[in-house]
Amino acid sequence: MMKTMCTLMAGLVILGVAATTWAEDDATTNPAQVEAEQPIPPVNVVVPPDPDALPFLEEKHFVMNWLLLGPFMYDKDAFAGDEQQAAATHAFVDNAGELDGSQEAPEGTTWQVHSFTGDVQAGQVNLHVPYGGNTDYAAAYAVAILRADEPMESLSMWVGSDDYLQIWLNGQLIHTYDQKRRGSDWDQDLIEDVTLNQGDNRLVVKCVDVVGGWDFYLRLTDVDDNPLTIENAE
Ligand SMILES: [Ca+2]
Repeated sequence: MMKTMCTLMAGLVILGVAATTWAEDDATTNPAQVEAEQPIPPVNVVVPPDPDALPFLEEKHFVMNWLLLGPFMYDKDAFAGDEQQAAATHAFVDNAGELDGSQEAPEGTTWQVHSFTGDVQAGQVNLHVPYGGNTDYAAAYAVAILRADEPMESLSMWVGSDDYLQIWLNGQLIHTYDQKRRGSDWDQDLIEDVTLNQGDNRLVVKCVDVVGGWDFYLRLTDVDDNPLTIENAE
């Protein structure tokens, strides 16, 4: 059995305070302040499963604290595919897997930290909340740090999205969904054999919307399918 998670480190508390401060800023009306302060990805602490816990999915089982870069609005005719599928793998920024908040936000986009609360159901990262409800043909990148107390191997990552997804873990592309538009739900795609290093692991999600809903879900399970708990920094 894996060891119990240690007490949060002092550094985590500092990062958490910073994240809260930026989350309260209105980045769209105060760009000077955003440029002056370097965004720091929020820390999401990954805790091994409790084998005695009932396997109900709750908000704590999903990554909900994200540093967002967006929105990248695109023309509906800019990408190939009957449902703009080529947008799914388009690089709206260079080296997406390396995003950490230090890169300059392209024109029309901002960095902002957002702590989500599921709207439709637990775990929903609803990008209409930070970007408004009328954002068809749009993409955004979401960055989070997953902090593990010890190496964690043979994990599964379960994701769902509306519409397309690409996911990088520690700089490596580990998943692409670019098939058809879809409504989101828990566990639509399975990414197997995921390893978290001891310490901080950078997770980057690109979520591309065609029209309508724009959101995703992301959670982790251990080799026995027990859900890991994510202690979002406050
Ligand atoms: Ca959509």
